[in-house]
Amino acid sequence: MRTSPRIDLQRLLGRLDAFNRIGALPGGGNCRLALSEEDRAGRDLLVRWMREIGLRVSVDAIGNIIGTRAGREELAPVMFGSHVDTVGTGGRYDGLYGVLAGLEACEALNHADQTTRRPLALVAFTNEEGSRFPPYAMGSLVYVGGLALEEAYAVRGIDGATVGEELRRIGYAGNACPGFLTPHAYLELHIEQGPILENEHFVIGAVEGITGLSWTEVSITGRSAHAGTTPMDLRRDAACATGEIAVFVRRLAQGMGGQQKGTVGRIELYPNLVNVVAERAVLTVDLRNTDASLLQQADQQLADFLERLAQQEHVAIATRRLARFEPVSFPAEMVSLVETTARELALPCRRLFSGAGHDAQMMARLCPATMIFVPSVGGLSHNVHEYTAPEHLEAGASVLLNAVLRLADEVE
Ligand code: HGY
Ligand code: MN
Ligand code: MN
Repeated sequence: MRTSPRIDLQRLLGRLDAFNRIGALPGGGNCRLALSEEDRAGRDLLVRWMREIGLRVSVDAIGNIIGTRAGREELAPVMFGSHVDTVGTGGRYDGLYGVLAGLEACEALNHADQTTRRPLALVAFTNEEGSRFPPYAMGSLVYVGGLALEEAYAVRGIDGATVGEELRRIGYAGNACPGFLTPHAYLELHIEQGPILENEHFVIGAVEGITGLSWTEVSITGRSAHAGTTPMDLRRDAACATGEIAVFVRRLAQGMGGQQKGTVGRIELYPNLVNVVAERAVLTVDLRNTDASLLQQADQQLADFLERLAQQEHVAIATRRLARFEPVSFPAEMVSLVETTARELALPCRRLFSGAGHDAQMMARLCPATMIFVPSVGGLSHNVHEYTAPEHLEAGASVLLNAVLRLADEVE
């Protein structure tokens, strides 16, 4: 007997607990780096759950996992999902929440004995984080044709393995062609990972767009020397140059203000010894802005600074672009859909931009897309203490379910 579908919070929380036992870190949080053993185990569990609720599972050549639920008509599907890989100090919700809430929405439809007009497609994209294998959102970028499959396979990670090797090793180099389904629309439910919704007491964020971003790897070559005997003015100190860059990036972002961000997240020194002036350094610079021309300016200021620094410190500085994405804005009707759905569920909702990158940034190239945010306690993410209250997890999943239902009944 047909009833109206409802999110079962306990079932969703149970799945989050079970999934987060994979890659659990001793002090809390998770590490399921893309294409690692932990990622494989998570993927296997997701595929099992998808099959258990009757979804037809496809894996494409870059490892994107797509579970489809038949509709009454053979139309373009409504796609929704996110990612299940994490950063090294990952929390319990980044990416995973959007995938498991999507699974819960499908199960709620099963229990309500409902079949939507359009088919539904639940997706877990490969390597959204990009911290092991840049760029981020690699799986969705290949899916929309923004990165050639062979190019993605050749990307060598921070630990020396390539994407192709690791994908085959964990058994997720699937035979479906990336992009084999062109969705009618794409929705991504995700934690905000910032402080706005919590600070302003909103429960739902209707995401208007996603920041632009550039990732640059900077390699500095100086000269190793004795820490005690080498006069300060004769040094070619790669560590000192590294520190200058970190301070420059901080001051650049502070000086530009607005939505400009700047981060030096990874630093490797050689030989990294207490009594040796560092010969080499490799570091990364992450610059972001929601305004394309300001991001361009920040990029240029960094390049100019590196040129001056090389002269000043008598070191060689080489850069390698790891990622470069323009800001995207989502279609007004998709953002309004989230707002309307939240309002009908009496959930306080505001519009906002995302400072984090997401797969929706790539899917927006293929079909109408947007995101639904729920609050992050303390605005914390990419941190083992990441947390979102259960009632907010339930609220977000209900907005996802109802927005998907609305899209699934659209004809054109
Ligand atoms: O870096 C990002 O914004 C995303 O978490 N991959
Ligand atoms: Mn994410
Ligand atoms: Mn993330």
